[in-house]
Amino acid sequence: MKEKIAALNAEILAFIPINSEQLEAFRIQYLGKKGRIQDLFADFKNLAPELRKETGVLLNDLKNNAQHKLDEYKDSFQSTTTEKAATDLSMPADFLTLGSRHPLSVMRNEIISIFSRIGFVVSEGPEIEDDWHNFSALNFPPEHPARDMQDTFFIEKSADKGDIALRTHTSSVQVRMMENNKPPIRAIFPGRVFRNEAISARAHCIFHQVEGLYIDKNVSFADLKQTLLYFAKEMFGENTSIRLRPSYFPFTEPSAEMDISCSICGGKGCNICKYTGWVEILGCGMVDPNVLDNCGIDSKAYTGFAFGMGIERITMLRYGIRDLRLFFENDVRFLKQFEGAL
Ligand code: 2NM
Repeated sequence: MKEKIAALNAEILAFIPINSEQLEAFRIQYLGKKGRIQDLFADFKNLAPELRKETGVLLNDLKNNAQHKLDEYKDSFQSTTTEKAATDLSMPADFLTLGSRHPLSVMRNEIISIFSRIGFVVSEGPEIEDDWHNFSALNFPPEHPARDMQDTFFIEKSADKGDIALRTHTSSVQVRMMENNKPPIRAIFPGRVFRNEAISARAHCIFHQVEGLYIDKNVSFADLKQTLLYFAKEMFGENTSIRLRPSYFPFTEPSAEMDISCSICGGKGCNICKYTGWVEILGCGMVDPNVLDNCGIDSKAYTGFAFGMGIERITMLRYGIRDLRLFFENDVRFLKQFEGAL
């Protein structure tokens, strides 16, 4: 009996299964109700009493060894699919879950693409600006309300450069462009801008702009109007018409706001255009001669036009999005809806 136990023990210790079928066969052969260990327990009953103590210990050890072997390997082959994945190196790897392009990025890229087709280059600049680039060079008078704490996020006071603040428009980048380049200048300026506003469905303290600038000899208001008509048709469709209404900005003279015929109702009247058939999409004008001179461009020799638009506003119009805050939550279920839109 002792020899039988020792032989079985050696077999069990040497056993290494390579799949779940082999492990199951092992279980039946050794630990099953009619298995070989059970046979030994049957023989044990006929053993002489003086041998029982020693043999009983050996027999129990044998059973424990077989059970340990089973436990050791039972998690290795849980199901046939993982068994395959573990051994079949030709199986394809798991797919990566990709995110989604943000609708504001999609729209910004579309605006850049439209203007690049008529020769505009892209320029970017710092989000933290000094008073000169954000206000003074742009003809903002010292007491202009935009310079108030209520409208602008100030960062620090600086004696030589004026107050440092988060830029309130990307016009500050246009100032840098004019200071560092000679006309002709033809560029657009996309970027984040910051205004001290309470957050609601219609306003946010961070939003995105694209501004544009064209400076050369004999640039006229007609050039501005034709450029913006081209943009409106490319962005909102060939049947789009535009109208310009007089307005005021410190950095342009004359200034205007541009409406497009409502792209939702086609001009018939709906709640997006408040039943007027028109929606405002941007501000524009001829660059004020003071601004040109401030930036080192001779206003007697050159003229220019500029315009600026909010990307959020255009994206909301284009897709009928009613709450601005959705753009800042980055909920993939929202973002995925614009996948492949452009
Ligand atoms: C707007 C509207 C009208 C503008 C003007 C200039 C500059 F630098 F040339 F003076 N930059 N941006 C401008 C003009 C921006 O945004 C609503």
